[in-house]
Amino acid sequence: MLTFKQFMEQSSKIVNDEMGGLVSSLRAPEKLKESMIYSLQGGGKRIRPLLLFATLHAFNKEINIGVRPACAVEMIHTYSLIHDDLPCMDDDDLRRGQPTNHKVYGEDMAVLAGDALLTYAFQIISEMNEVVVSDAIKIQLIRELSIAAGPEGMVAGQVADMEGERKSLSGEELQSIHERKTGKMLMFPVIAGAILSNATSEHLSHLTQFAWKLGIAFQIQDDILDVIGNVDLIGKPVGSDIENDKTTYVKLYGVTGAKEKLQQFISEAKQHIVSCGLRDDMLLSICDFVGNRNF
Ligand code: GRG
Repeated sequence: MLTFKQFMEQSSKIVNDEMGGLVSSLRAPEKLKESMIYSLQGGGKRIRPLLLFATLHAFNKEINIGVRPACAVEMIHTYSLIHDDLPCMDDDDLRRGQPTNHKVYGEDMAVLAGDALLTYAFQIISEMNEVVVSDAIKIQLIRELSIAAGPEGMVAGQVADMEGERKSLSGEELQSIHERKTGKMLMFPVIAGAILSNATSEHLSHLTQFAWKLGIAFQIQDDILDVIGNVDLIGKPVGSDIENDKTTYVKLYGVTGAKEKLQQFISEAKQHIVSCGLRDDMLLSICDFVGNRNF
């Protein structure tokens, strides 16, 4: 019986090994592969694969059947970070404490590494072993991942985020941006785990709502972490992240209000897991991890 920490480490190792092996064996230009691997192995938390494996665990399924979709969602997440860091977007020099992809490989190669990760993600799902996963399930997974990442999901969220800059947004508007920009890509792994486990519609409904609440909580904690290190002696947030023009949960509700909202979303996410009646240990631990993470 694995502890949550062991489960997390195992999950990261499985996706890191699989993604490394898959990209290394591609018949593609070496520089492109190097650039893809540079960002894939840049030390992310691997929360999306973890959610997929934890959902399979909840249904007592072998986590092996989820390795390809777990790698696919992590590849698309990585592409989004590479493109988000580009000079035409956020223009960041550092990601996870390391130089961003375009700083190392140049803007042209960074765009192409992102493009390659996005398209390869769908290829690796389509090439899953059909003895383990039927073509019908592969199509369902590809469809759900396209919806999460595409013009109704993450890309829409990124556009809404750009358009919302320098505007004062309401709580509902902010939530709508994050639902699409971050939320849907956090919901995909849970939906994928449920699809691979032949979940009932009742299970799927609870799991979808769990993942939605968790996604919002994840973003609130991200906003808190942007300022928590920059709080002055009387608890007032200071620092560059909150001086810019962007609306955040902390700007709308203050650090204390945002923390209360975070705990409310975490508690509601947990209630959906408990209501499911599935094996809940890992999914509940993920809620605690998201609620308490400090990186
Ligand atoms: C370029 C189409 C396109 C989309 C970019 C995800 C995204 C959309 C931008 C990233 C910028 C950002 C800080 C978004 C908030 C969501 C978030 C906290 C993303 C980082 O995800 P983590 O914490 O990253 O899972 P790691 O480094 O752990 O993989």
